[in-house]
Amino acid sequence: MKVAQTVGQTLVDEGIRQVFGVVGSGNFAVSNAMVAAGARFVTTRHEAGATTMADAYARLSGEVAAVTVHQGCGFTNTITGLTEAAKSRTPLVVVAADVTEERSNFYVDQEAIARAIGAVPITVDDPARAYAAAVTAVRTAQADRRTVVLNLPISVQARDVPEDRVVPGDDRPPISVADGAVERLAALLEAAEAPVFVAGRGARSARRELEQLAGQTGALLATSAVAKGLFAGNAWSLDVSGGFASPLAAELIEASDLVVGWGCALNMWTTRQRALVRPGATVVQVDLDPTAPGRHLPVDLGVHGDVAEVADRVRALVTARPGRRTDELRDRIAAGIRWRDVPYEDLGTDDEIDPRTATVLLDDLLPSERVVSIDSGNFMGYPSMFLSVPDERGFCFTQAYQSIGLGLATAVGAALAQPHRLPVAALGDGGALMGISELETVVRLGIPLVVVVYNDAAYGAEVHHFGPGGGDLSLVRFPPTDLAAIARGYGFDAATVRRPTDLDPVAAWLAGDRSRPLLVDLKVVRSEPSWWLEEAFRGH
Ligand SMILES: Cc1ncc(C[n+]2csc(CCOP(=O)(O)OP(=O)(O)O)c2C)c(N)n1
Repeated sequence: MKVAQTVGQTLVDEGIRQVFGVVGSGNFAVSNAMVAAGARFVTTRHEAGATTMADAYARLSGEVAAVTVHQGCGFTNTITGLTEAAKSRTPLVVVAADVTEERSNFYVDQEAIARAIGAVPITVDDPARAYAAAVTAVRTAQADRRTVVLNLPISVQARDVPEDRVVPGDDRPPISVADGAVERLAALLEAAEAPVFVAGRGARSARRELEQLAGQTGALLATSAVAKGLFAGNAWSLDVSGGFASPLAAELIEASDLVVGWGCALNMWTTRQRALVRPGATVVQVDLDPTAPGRHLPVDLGVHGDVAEVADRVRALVTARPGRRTDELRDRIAAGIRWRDVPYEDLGTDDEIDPRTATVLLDDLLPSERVVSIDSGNFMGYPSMFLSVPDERGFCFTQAYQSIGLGLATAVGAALAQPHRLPVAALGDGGALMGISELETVVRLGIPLVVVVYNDAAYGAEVHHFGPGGGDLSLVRFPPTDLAAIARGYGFDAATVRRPTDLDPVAAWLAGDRSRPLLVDLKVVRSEPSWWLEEAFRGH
């Protein structure tokens, strides 16, 4: 068998089921081999879209996903999305055709680029190692939670793989929790009066274990933004900690005397620039990555280990206590933890709708079995905090690199990973226009996607960032864009919304056969920055 076929088939044999890409001469054979081996291939309109779809698919399916791209320019088109995936430790394999001849137009040092953005490069430079390279790529992605760039030089792709191919060993040592760490964490929980757990990306598969330990120790439960939904439905869930935290959530987290981060970086976003961690509070971080504890916030105890295992072992050592879990607090949380229960003054006019009002109305209209994906910008707090989600696989937040323009592709990957849920993309007009080419992919795949655009005809975050300092706002403001008309051109149904009653077509669309996707162009009030934005900019 040739190298390209061996690599394609091995990737699928190792568990990859979903591939995204743009096919060119260099990745044609490997893409065909993956399809022949049983993988589903989604052709996208830009490699950036392919990469972010694969990232979102991997996050919400729990599987390793793959991307295939053309050598050189196809690969460099992936870079922003690939950086997002690498920073997020998404298990992803990008199979990149490659040229080794420096005089080729397509030549760039793909290994160096991959390394520079935090991905793991593996190059198939010898036919005898093609099988081993593909196996190692998938295992590295899965076991180490890394984003891998598997370079496939054109010069080796059509060569035969010899019979005596190299077979990789699996020499990863199991992670063992350090002696005494579990006992120390148990003692801290026993001594705490008001503990809170903040669960992050690394805790997304440990809901049961964390809820049980929290139940036994009286801890309240919160998440970072990427893990939103993890404790949905739990009476002691405070939802997201950080800039998006509601006033009651912030009050309760700030009043905690012990903060335990579970698979959570406890970075400036999650701690609201540390304002949510009160002076003198004890801080603990439990993480698979031994370098994580203390990186963003000084910790009193770092525990290196698997979140679920550590939680179970600690639970065996602690006595049951209610902590702050009184009936009175349960009622306060039920009545006031959601942003939509916090009173606000509606700033809507005849021409512009208040984004909070629009989002609350959409929260009521859209079925609760939904998967919400968020782009970046001034608007992003509205869908993140006013739309509820069913669980942690109902929310996809590709914001580790803080790029705008990834939201639409995120929603496509999320939709394919969670096909039983209504997919919702929440975008700014800037991010929507940046990633717009994938609207065609949505229509072609027949995804019943609801795209909600918070359209302020501006790079709103920049308006509110630079405006007060006297910056030239003509650089960040635009004439109105009729996104509904553009979407109809792609084959979407569409609605333009200036007042609450303009949302009626959304209800009609939901009641229909949803055979075409829907774009909702919200003409939002432009005068006010969102409440969390000022805080976010302080961290720049
Ligand atoms: C790729 C990229 N380019 C530029 C920026 C800087 N930036 C941050 S928010 C923003 C404006 C986004 O505008 P829009 O999508 O309309 O959302 P809004 O802020 O108006 O709600 C820009 C340009 C970025 N984060 N990412």
